[in-house]
Amino acid sequence: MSLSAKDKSTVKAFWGKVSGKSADLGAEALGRMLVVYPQTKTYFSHWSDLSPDSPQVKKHGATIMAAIGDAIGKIDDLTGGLSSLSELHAFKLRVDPANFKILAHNIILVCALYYPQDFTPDVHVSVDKFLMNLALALAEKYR
Ligand code: HNI
Repeated sequence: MSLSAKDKSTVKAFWGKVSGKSADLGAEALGRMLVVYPQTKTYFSHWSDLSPDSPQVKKHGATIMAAIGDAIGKIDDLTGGLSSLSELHAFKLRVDPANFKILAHNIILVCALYYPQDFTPDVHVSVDKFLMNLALALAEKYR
């Protein structure tokens, strides 16, 4: 399931369009993940407010999307580019890697919600492949 040159250019072009709103997208994706998949809340139990409108959810949603934007710059070597982030999630945060796919699902959903015209089936395929490769790279340090 490696990314073709076309996947890479499609992801870059789509992200170029959404980058202005990426903080909003990230907040909505993270907020929805916490509501719809409440098992994910365990990792954020140190936050005072886990509701979708909370300032912590908004701030961390923006952080995650910025990291994804950064990963697009490393799209030719996601495993190497994300190794320290993988280490952080594996050993310090101890996030079950199954959750990376759950977050990816919410990001896809929010892309379609915010950009119904731009998020064509072709874009959907490439973004989905990219996020699955990103999830795999984040899971790399677990074993
Ligand atoms: Ni994640 C912190 C990126 C998925 C739980 N996470 C971060 C940070 C980045 C980041 C960047 C900040 C690191 C730092 O402070 O140095 N996380 C990403 C990315 C994805 C992801 C790119 C996938 C697309 N993280 C997840 C998932 C969970 C998760 C799916 C749990 C369900 N992450 C955390 C937690 C923290 C975190 C918990 C620490 C948050 C805090 O502020 O305490």
